[in-house]
Amino acid sequence: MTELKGALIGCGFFAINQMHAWRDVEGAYIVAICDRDPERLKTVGDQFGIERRYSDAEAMFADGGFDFVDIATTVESHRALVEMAARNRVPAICQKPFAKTLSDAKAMVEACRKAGVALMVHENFRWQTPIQAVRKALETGAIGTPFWGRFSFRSGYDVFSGQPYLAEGERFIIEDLGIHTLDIARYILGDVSALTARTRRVNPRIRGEDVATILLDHENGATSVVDVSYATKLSKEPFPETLMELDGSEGTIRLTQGYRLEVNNAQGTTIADVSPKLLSWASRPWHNIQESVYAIQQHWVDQLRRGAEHSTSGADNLKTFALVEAAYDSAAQGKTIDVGAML
Ligand code: NAD
Ligand code: 89Y
Repeated sequence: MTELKGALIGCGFFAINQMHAWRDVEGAYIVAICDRDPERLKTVGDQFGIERRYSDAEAMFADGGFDFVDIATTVESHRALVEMAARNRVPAICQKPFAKTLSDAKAMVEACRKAGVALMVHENFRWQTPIQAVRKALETGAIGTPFWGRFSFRSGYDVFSGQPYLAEGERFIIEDLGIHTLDIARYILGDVSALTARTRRVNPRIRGEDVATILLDHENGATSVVDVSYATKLSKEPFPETLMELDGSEGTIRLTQGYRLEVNNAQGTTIADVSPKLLSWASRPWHNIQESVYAIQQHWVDQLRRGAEHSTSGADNLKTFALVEAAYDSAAQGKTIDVGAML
């Protein structure tokens, strides 16, 4: 089968992972890249041997010759670039956070729907090996019906050295990292009907909130807590692990630091090592995220070929993005937010 040709826009910090993963993915490869920063364009072009290089995305679409576009820029440009892809009838992957606002995200989904092109949000955390392992354990019925969960990401890792813009935005942890944790909560316990959040900023050198505690009412009646922090200094740094606790009618699941999965039920306790693979180009501690980048990109190709919906399609991601907006609204107003009413 002929391989799909892709173009990537945004050759920054995280795109390096995406470019490595495109080399490993079966069924697709990158033929063109674009960045308005000439140095970044040259670095990535030279490192990955890509000859077709553009400083302007419109010019790249005008030249064409690719089957999909991978948008790896920061959020400010997402709407314009996704709509550009739709106008050019090119299927698109868009990095998280999907958009600045839920209304922008809805417009992006609508533009791609009208153009008849696939749109997937690069919401990769649910593709991490430990998260997939928890989902499989639940699907086997090991703990019966889950009624309570905790999805926790607490770290003191310096994310600002690689991504300095994270210190500058009015919004920080919910939009940047909590978005993944909220998506995992949806992936594991289902869609959310209402949400209550509290936030605070501990680090005085950044603008946005670096701690958030969010209470979720799931549509199936389960309750969960999503708690995220970049102000938590532990003796053993867990970055970038999401830890999980799930209580069900027949047992419990615990995903603890060091990628240890414990399942308890009437049959006893099973303990498994659910560590991610260290891919040839990956480095610790990022290997967990890096492996999920490869997994989501392979999923993109596989589903595009089948003409099937992606796990984190634009439409699916509206339900995660709504939780981000609801969390900021809830924290600002001190109220519980009806999430269903936002969609
Ligand atoms: P970055 O600032 O390092 O890179 C972005 C690049 O895009 C820059 O080189 C910039 O010049 C370029 N760019 C911006 N607008 C452009 C446009 N209109 N046309 C052409 N080039 C343009 O940012 P980053 O840290 O690589 O983050 C990129 C995105 O990846 C963000 O949305 C971030 O949240 C996301 N991210 C995701 C994960 C994950 O696990 N999914 C991890 C880290 C970052
Ligand atoms: O930008 C963030 C993401 O998506 O995963 C981790 C991160 O790089 C820093 O919080």
